[in-house]
Amino acid sequence: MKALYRVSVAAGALLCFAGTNLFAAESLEDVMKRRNLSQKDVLAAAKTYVPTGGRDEFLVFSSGGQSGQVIVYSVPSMRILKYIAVFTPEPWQGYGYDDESKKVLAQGQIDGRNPNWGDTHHPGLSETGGKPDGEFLFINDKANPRIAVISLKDFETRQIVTNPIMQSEHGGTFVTPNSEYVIEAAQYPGVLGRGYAPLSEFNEKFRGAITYWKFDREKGQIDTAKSFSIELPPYTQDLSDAGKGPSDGWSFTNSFCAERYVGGIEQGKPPFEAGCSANDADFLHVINWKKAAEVAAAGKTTKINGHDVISLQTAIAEGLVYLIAEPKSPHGADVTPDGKYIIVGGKLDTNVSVYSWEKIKAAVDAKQFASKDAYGIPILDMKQVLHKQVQLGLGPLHTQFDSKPCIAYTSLYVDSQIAKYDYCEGKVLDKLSVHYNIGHLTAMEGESAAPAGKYLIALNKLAIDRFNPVGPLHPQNHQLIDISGDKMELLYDMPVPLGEPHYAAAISADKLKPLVRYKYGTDSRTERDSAFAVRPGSEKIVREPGKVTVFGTVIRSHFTPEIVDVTEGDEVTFHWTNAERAEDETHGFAVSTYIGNLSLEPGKTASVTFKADRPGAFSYYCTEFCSALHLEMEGYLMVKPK
Ligand code: CUK
Ligand code: CUA
Repeated sequence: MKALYRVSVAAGALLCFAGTNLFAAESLEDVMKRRNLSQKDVLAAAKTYVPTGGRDEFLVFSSGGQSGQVIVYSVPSMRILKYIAVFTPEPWQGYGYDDESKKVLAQGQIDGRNPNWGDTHHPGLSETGGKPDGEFLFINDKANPRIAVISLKDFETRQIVTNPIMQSEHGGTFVTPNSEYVIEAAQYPGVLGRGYAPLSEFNEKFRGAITYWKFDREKGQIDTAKSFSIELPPYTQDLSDAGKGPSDGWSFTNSFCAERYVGGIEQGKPPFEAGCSANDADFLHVINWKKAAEVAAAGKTTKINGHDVISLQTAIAEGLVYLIAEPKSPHGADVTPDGKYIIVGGKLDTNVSVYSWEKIKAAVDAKQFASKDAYGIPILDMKQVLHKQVQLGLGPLHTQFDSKPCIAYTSLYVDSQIAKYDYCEGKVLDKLSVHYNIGHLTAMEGESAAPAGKYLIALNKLAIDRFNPVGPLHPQNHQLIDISGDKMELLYDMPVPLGEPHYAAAISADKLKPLVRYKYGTDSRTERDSAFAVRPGSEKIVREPGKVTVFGTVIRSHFTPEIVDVTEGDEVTFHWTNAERAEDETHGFAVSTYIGNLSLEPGKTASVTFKADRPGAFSYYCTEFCSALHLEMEGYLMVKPK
């Protein structure tokens, strides 16, 4: 029937073509018929389409999972705008190829090794008053315990810090309401400082931890000297969130495997015992970070690898850490926009648990504890501090918030659905099926003190039948959902072909003020004047024994200098400054055989150093089609045999 219809439409089109209607434009109805689109499809298209030259309303910063990068796209059109290179070299941006960015990647060394790779999970936007301010983005690496600082002036990575005590992490990056601290909680317990202890001493020697990285907004850098950590029991800490409003000054971290199970065979235990599912509940950690900062500033810390660590004993004695039972195998911990509730999804429970901050605070202040854990941390009575439990479905994971009060959205991994509900009343309002296996979800500014509503994005792990097949490795599927009405409406599927995005953070586009060009001669990675910049006319080649340094400029359509003579074995450095002021006039630089790509945006100075150990006549050229004479933008590195 469908095929017949298509044939007749095609025949009709041919007839039109042959007849008088040669130039008649197709009507909307014609297109709908030809492409087999329903009214609903066309409406969805109209809600997402941005005509040429138009701009989108929101920008989304999505983790790039195993790519170690960040993906930037805009909403509602779902157009990918950029990949931000973070933990992995990326040639288009020259990241890991020019000397300046190599220094940033080198900060990510862990005990002398550089993985040059990461598993990014949770981007966090810098906040002012609990709202994203568009200045900085932070992102964590789960595989190697690191976090990165990205400047939203140019969407470039400025700094990578390696956690001095953890060997793996997951509960980062979560930002306190004025970006005082960037929170990073460990994942799999380890020996603090990355030491060794046998697993038979797991309970005694293995620990979890949470780090509060002090952010210096002026410098746009994490101040490692003013950062500190708190030692935690070896429960597998997980996602975290900072309190806000009434709960500002506190943070919340989930954990799973309170059983402290570490596998069977080596431990002489049967391998298939209940493992991490033996107990009824896990623990939500409730931490007073403001007081912890005072305790750290007062010097009540132990140094591990030169880093201030508040011991578990001190943390308990100072009243910094409390535990609350939570449903088994919890995942997301999300603080409501008003800071009054903490919503926890447990993978093995069909409910989300809505904890009341007021009740938690009252119990802490009155020292009303149900019991203590094996390490002496006070445990609050779950029933006493619970506001509500809401039955949503199978596998509730993560929660985001609407601009409308009391409305939350929680992803249901097992059901492949999103539940919309009223967490004040504990009432389910709507459910929507997604394709398939949703992990996180992202509402517009949906984790801030003032969510923007309008759209929700489902970050689905499986795409299966959604896109044209490209082999066994499928892209991920980000589905755009209209949440402006009472019922959620699916609008668009976007394939994400760069690793597995875990979380994404969205911000109103008008809050971002990115640079058009750099101040002349900027080292973009430090945001300072480069010592190696020269103006057109002052280019030079400096020769020292065994060393040749080129101070050059690039401008349509020349490299100056165009010929560089060196001798086999010389160390050669090129410093290029892009002298363009015109928007989007980027040049590139590549030398045959010797080096990869440098990206030279207007005003930027970038450098590359290498040993000219192979004689020959090597061409270099501009890698961006910058002008009509782009192909002519070339030169020679002459490496004379010794
Ligand atoms: S995690 Cu991946 S779906 Cu790293 Cu936030 Cu939940
Ligand atoms: Cu410069 Cu092509």
